[in-house]
Parts: sequence; structure tokens; C-alpha cells
Amino acid sequence: MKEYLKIHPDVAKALQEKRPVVALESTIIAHGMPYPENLDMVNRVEAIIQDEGAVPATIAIIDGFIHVGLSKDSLEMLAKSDQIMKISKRDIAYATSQKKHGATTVSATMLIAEMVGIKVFATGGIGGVHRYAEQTFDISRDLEELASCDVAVVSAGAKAILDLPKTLEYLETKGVEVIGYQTDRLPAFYTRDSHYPVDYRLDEPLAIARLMDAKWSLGLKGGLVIANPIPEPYSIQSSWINEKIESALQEANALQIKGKETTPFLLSKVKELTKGESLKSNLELVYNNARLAAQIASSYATITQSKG
Ligand code: PSU
Ligand code: MN
Repeated sequence: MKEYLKIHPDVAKALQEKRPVVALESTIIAHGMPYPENLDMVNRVEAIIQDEGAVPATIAIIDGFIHVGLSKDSLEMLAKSDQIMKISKRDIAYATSQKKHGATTVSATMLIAEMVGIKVFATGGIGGVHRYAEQTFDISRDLEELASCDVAVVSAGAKAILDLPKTLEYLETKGVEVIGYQTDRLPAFYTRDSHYPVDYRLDEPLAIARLMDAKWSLGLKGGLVIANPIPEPYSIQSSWINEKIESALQEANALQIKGKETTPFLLSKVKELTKGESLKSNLELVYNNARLAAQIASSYATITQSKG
């Protein structure tokens, strides 16, 4: 495995010393946001995590190597280039063996985090069951990796480009807890409330870390969804954003956008239709998630250190 992996020395040291580390995905950089906002975003996210006393580990494939913790040059390349593969599980072996550059989705990032022992991961929104999945079969690989990797994923829920009730059903089938942070209901990415209940509400990072410790100490394999609502000032009015999402979905359908292109297409279309409002909110919710993830990682590190 080592021949394909390059762990940044700061990350390796923190893992060895059982200090808090937060994994970050790179699809959000290469395919989720435009340049230069994407580069500002990742720099700020890494700074937030450091300010909270944790070590950021952004994950991507560079020249066929799986990097855990990226240099400034690599981050810039991912942010600027349009030659970056979108990497889910089925793409990892191809990209590494063919020496490609690739940005990892939630699913691939979880897999790699688990390989190196990172337990907490911050992102914007998870993938899920797409709307009309009964016709397209389009269900994100993210849900399978949530089912099997021991990693807690902090997100602002799943956005309404997806079918939220079906996504929740799928997570239930797979035994993945959906934990609302200071909320009883699943946030819907750009908006604080989807009206669908979460499984459990926990109000403190330490309580979430205790649940993670209980789950994995009991050998209950798999991840958790930590759903963290977007801060109120940046929340977008739901009827307005849902109208834009509906138009984006119709356009995707008319253009026959399929497979891995769907999510990036919808994100950029929604940004265009909202004249950039959605991107502003997207940035703020990612910062909010990074902060909570670092706090959870710190609490979890305290628990594992106390166990020796
Ligand atoms: N949701 C966002 N922004 C993103 C993604 C999801 O708000 O950039 C990305 C994540 O990397 C997620 C991926 O893992 O899209 C899901 O893609 P798909 O639906 O093709 O599985
Ligand atoms: Mn898909």
C-alpha cells in the first residue's frame, strides 16, 4: 500500500501521536466550486482546522500517488486545472496505475481516510439518492462508503438536488446514524431545515465523540453522518432555492447529463441561477463544518488518548 501513498509529514506525525486530524475531500475543490473561490475556500478551511488545534489532511491523487495532506502547489493545481478526474472508489486503481491527477469524492476520501486511520472528515454536503433514482438508479457511492468505513463525516446534510427521504431510508438500511448537531431535523445544505427528522440530536462535540467511540469500540463497522446546519445568516430561503434547483434538474434532464457529471452540473447551474448566492452559502457552510469537525476530532483524540 505504501508505494501508492504519500502522507504529509505533519499528518503522519499527528496520527502517530494520536493528535486530532481532519480529512478533507478534493472534489469540492476541483468540481464543486469555481476558481479562485475554491482555492480561497480550501486555504481558509485548513486555517480554521489549525486554529481549532487539529491538523488538516486534504486528500487527492497527484501523478498517481494518493496524497494525504497537500502542498500549496498541489492545491493550486487542483483548483485551476480542468484535467482532474473525479475519483470515486471505482476510479482509484485506474488513476493510480495510470499516473493521473484526481480529486476524491466523499466516498474515495472516506476509503483513504480509513486506510491511514483518520476518523473525522469535513465536507460540504454528502452525495445520496438522486431524485428519480427509481428510473436512473443514480445512488451515490458515498452511501456505500458511509456504510463501511469507520469515519465520521461532518456535512450540512444533503442538498435538495437529491431525494432526501430516500437518502435517509438508504442510510437506515445501511446502519448509518444520522446525528443532528444542535438540531432535531436534517439540514438541507443551503437551508437549515428539510423537515425530515434526524435519528439523534447531540449538542456537544464531546457527545458526538463519545458516540463514535462507543460505536467503534463495539465493533460496529461504518461511518456516521454528522449533520450541521448552515449558520442562520447564510441560510437561503427554501422555496426560492428549491425553485432554482428544480430548473437546474430540468435542464440536466434536457441535456441528458448523466452519471458523475450530474452533481457538478447541478452545482454550477444552481450557482448561475442564483447569481452566486448559492456559492456564498456553500462557502460558509463548509467553514462551519470544518470548525465542528476539528472540535469533534479533538474530543475524540482526548478519549482515545485517555484509553492509552
Ligand atoms: N455536494 C456538494 N458539493 C460537492 C459534492 C457534493 O455540495 O462538491 C461532491 C462530493 O465530493 C460528493 C460528490 O462526494 O459530489 C457526490 O457525487 P455523486 O453524486 O456523483 O456521487
Ligand atoms: Mn451518481
